[in-house]
Formats: sequence, C-alpha cells, structure tokens
Amino acid sequence: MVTFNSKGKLWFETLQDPTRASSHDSELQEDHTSLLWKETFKQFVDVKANGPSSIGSDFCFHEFSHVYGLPEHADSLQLRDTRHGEPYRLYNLDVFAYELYSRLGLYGSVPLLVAHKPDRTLGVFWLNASETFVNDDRSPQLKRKRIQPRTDVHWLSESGVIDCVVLLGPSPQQLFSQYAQLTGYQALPPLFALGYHQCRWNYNDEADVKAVDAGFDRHDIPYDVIWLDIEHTDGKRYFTWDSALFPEPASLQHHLEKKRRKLVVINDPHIKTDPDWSLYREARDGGHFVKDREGKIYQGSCWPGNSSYLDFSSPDTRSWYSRCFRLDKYQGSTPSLFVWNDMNEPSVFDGPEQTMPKDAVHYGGWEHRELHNLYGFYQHMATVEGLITRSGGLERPFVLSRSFFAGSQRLGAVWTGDNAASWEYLKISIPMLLSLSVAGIAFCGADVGGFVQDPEPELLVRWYQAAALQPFFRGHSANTTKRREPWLFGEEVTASIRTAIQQRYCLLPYWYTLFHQAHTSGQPPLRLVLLLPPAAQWKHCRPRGALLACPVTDPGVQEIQVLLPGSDEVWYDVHSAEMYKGGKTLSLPVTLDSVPVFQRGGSVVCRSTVSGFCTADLHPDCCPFSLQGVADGELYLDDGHSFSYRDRKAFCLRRFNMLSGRLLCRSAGEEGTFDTDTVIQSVIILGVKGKPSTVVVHVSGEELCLYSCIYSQLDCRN
Ligand code: NBV
Repeated sequence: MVTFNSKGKLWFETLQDPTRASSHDSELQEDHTSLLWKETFKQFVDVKANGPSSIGSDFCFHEFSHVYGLPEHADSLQLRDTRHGEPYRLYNLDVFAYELYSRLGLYGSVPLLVAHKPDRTLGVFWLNASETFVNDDRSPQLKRKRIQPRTDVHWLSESGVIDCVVLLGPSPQQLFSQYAQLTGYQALPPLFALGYHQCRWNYNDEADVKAVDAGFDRHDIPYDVIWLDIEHTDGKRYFTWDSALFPEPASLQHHLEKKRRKLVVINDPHIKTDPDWSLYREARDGGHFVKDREGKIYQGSCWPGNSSYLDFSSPDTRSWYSRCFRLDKYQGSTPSLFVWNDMNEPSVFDGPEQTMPKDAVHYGGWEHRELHNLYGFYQHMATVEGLITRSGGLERPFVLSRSFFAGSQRLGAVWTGDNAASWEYLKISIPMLLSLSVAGIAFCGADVGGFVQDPEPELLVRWYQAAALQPFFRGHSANTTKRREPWLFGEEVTASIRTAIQQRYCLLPYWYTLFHQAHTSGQPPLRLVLLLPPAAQWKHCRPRGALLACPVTDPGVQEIQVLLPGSDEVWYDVHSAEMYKGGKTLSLPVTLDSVPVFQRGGSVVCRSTVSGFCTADLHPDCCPFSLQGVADGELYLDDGHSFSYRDRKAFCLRRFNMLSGRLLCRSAGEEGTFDTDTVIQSVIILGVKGKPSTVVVHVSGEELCLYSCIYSQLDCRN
C-alpha cells in the first residue's frame, strides 16, 4: 500500500561543525561553502550556524488518488496535485486577510497526510517542526495492463531528523485513534467553551462590556463568553489593565460570573522592552527571552513597539510564564478569566516574512529554524499549565491559540485567524475546519462574520448558521469594522441569528458527548463524509456521524442541493421530520432561516428542548431517535468544568439502544460516579411506520406501550 523511498529521494544533510567547515582549503570550496552558510532575503541575512541542512523522503501510496490533511491552508479539503504549481508549505506565519486557494503557510502546521480509498485509510506523520514542503503527484501508473491510480508524496524539511510514522488504519476511525495515541487526544473543554463567544477588537471599556452582555439578555440570545482584545491592557503589556478603561476588572468578572458567564483576555508572546516594568525585568533577569545569533536578547517590533520574545521552548520559561497567571500575581484576574494567545507564530512586524529570523537562538542553543512551527504550541502549553495550576490542578482550562502544531489538540482550541467578510471566506471555513479535524485539531472555528470588512446582513446570518454547527463558535471583528452585535441589523436578522444560536445551545448535550468521544477515542466531532467519485461510491459510503449539515454559503439562495450519502441509509430532516433515502441528491427550498440538517436513520441524538441564557442552564431532556429498525447513541455528562471526571470518575456515560422494539438505556463501558438529577423527559421517534410518522413519548416512570415498542424511564442516574 505504501512504499518508502519509492523514487529514491531519501535525503539527509547533516548539521556541520562550523570550525571544520571554515578550514576547507580550496578557494572554490570556500566560496561555495560561505554562500550556503549565509542566505540573504530582502534586507534579512540568515546565518546558518550549523551549515546548510535539509532532510527529505518520498512515499508512494499505491492505488490511492485522494489525499487530505496538512493544515493550515486556505484551500480545498482534498489536496491538489502539485506537479504544476507550488508545493504545500508548512511554515507558521501571520497572514492578514490571507489569500484563498493558496498552498502558502498560514498560522499553524500539522504534518499529517491522510490517503483514502473505499476500503482503506492510511496516514503518514512526518514529525518535523522546521520549514517543510510537501509535493504530491497523482500520475497514474500502468500496472498489470491496467492504469492504476497512485499518489507520490515528497516531504522536504529544512532541518531536523527523519522521524516518520505510517498509520495503517485501515478505517478512518482506526486512523484517528492511532494518530491520537501518537500525538494526544483532544482536551475535554469546559462546557461553557462550547457555547457562543462574543469578541471584538475591542470592547472599549467596562460599560461597553456590560452593555453588550445585557444586550444578549434583552434580545433573548444565549451566550457564554465576552472577549477583550489588546486594548484592554496598559500599553500592550499583557497581564495588566488599562486603568482608565478597565479600572475594576475583578468586579467586571464578578458581574459576568453572577450570570455564569466568563471573560477571555488576549495574551501575546511578545513582551514590551520596558525596564520600568517588573514583568519585563523578571523575564530578562530570569533569562526567559529568545537570543539573537550574537547571544544578545532578540528584539523585534510588535504591538507595544520594541519587544522581546519569551522562549517557550524552555521548560523554565514555561513554568515562569505559567506562574504569571496565578490569581495573586495577575492583578485583576479571577477564576472566571480565561485566555487567548494571538501573534504566536510568532508574529514580528519587522522580521523576515513578518516572523522571527531563523538564526535566533533558543534554549539549549537550538536555532529558531529547528523549532519554528512549535513556538505557538509551546506558548499554548504554558498558558494551559498556568490556568490549571492557578486552580490547584482542579479546573479545566480554556485557551484559544492562533498558532498550532501536531498535538495542539491536547491544549485547547484554535481558530483560522484573520479571515474576511465575504462569501468566499465563509465557504472556505468549512474545508479549513474539516482539514484541521482530520489532523486531530478537533476544537476549531473561524471568526463568524469575517474578521476584516463589514458583512452584509445576509452573509452574517448565513455565517452564524454555519458556525453554530462548527466546534468553536465565536463572533469576532476588527477595530476598523462597524459594530455587529447580533441585534444591530433589524428584527429579521436578529431573529435568524437568535434561532441559529439557540439551536446550537439545544444541541450542546450532543456536542459535549462528541467532545467526550474526541477526548477518549480521537474521533473528531466534525467528520467529513469521505467523498470519492464516481457517484456509485458515494452511494455506498457509510457516514459515521448522526447529523449531516449543509449550511447555505451563497447569497440569494432559494433552493439547495443536498447529496445524502449511502444508498442503505435513510435521513430525517431535523426540522420537518421528513424522511429521505440516502444515495440521492435532494433539492430543498430554503429561506433566510433555513439550515438544512439531517439526522441519520439509526442514530440517537440527545438534546435540550430549551436553550437557556448560557451553557450553565442546560440539561439534556430529550432524545430524538431516528429509526431504521435499530438505533443507538450516547450521552455524556459531568460537572462541566473540573477534572473530577478524570480524577474521581465523576461522569455519567449512558448508551441508548433501540433493538427489536425495545429501548434500553444503560451504562456505556466504564461506570462513572457522577450524581445527576438529569432525567430524559421525552423521546422523539422519527420514522415510526404508519401515521403519524413521528411520536413523542413522555417518559414518566411506568412502562409505555406505543406502536409495538416498549419504552421505560430513561433516568440518567440508573
Ligand atoms: O489583537 C488584534 C488582532 C486580533 O483581534 C485578531 O483576532 C488576530 O488574528 N490580532 C490578530 C492582531 C492584529 C491583526 C491586524
């Protein structure tokens, strides 16, 4: 299935000893050597302390013509043949309003490539954090008198060692679990983090934050978190507050906390060079900054002006930084404050490609080139450690990071950076998030509405509808855009956005259960229906999820085509309960309020019938079953915020099964000890033979007999 070094491109250029290299005698060799030991790009000079280096190898995937993965690129989900274009580049960069359909590097990188055909899924994980290029070539091959598809993949990294793992699948589920065993499982987020987040660069002051918060209540729109961008600080000194705009940050957090809502603040990796600031002095005196090639503290320009960059690759620096989040040290912070790491590619305004020079020097003497793609990952890690330790190890953290690497799923959430308010960016958010999900980064989202420029109201509504069905759900906008809280565009728009957000909240029991699955088995909540032409294969594809969503991503749409996979499947429109056979394309009329979502026959999705004001109000109380003779599904519950589910097994995991007309609710696998008073109050059964085709069963304690099915009380405690 896969051949290593199939085209003989295995390549290893070792690091060299500078003293030996300079003693070459021939003049020619010296010239050649010095050119390779120093590279000039615009005004930047990259001095290669260990000489020119590179490693590479090639793989052939026999009989595969579909490959996925390698985020982050603003491009199609299926990787393209690169023979006549640029290779995929993995190099973490800050790219404002990035170009679409491009293979250039964006904010994060995951060097995992997944090949798929109907009966086999394979992966190659190339563990390397230096600048990496990947070429793939789909030229078919003549084999046993038949033309066979094949994909040749060539990896090339600037530095490091060849550390490469082939994941054998054979199913996508097994591949996701193998990859999670290697790089880690998705962290189980606190429940609030799966709710809706309201962000803007910037909410101006405390009064503004309170007014926006009240606006959500006034308009009956649930939300959980309000965010503060860089302007909340004293002169872009993170861990501080602007005393005029945010004089009482702790009481602001208490105000929100009374409504069980949270505050997230930004914390970037650059530190203002300011000897009068104690945090700067501590970092400098503790040796926590990255050095330049001459051994001096590296200086670059960012939001605060002249800045130094914390060396998160150093364990000492990470633990120093994580101590900065202690409640007694971070003045004005409370346990309901969470964190957002931005600009951590790292972004350096006056650096090459707006990042750190490759010859900057880190902990252990390693050049930046060796670990560039890991810089943001390590900041994310230190921030997560900080939030965990400030709670004495009891509370689950929430940290959003812009930059990421393989394994960032263990730390929290990521988003797709500075997108723009256009239909094209809305559309591309779907393959971008699916591609992250394939590569293990399951808690991901895109700025709702587009970060730059102003969305027209229809686009804003469509974006909310799509994002309500994506893992991380945050509205965000740049300082140059008009305000766009959901109630600013007239009643019709407010109502549509309210519906989209409320539907997200009703589905949260299901989202939380999906995140528990990601946390324990590596299956991403957002799953792609693996699309393989010809259409016959589509028909026979077996989707592995319960809900299939087809959000509208074009303006003025009145009818939408939905391809329902699997000719053995049946699908139910979750809004009308209408049943459709799989393996067909469906035409559905749509209005501004429509978000086509289908539940797969045979699945059970636990939901809440009311959306409440925030996630703390939620209790699953209803289970739509969609029948295809049998049905099954799970429900996961715990306290929603602590590590007790892990340390004291305080969770509840129930499995619902419908078999031969009998509905069972039992423990799924390991018994948890979570004591909950949650009771499933009703069961909706879609697809009951005869009329009506939908039955709502109110569960009351005694056994109910209906349409020859027997239902017993579904009590989550027993
Ligand atoms: O901190 C300001 C912004 C932030 O709002 C955005 O989400 C980040 O992606 N940040 C980038 C820096 C400025 C971008 C122009």
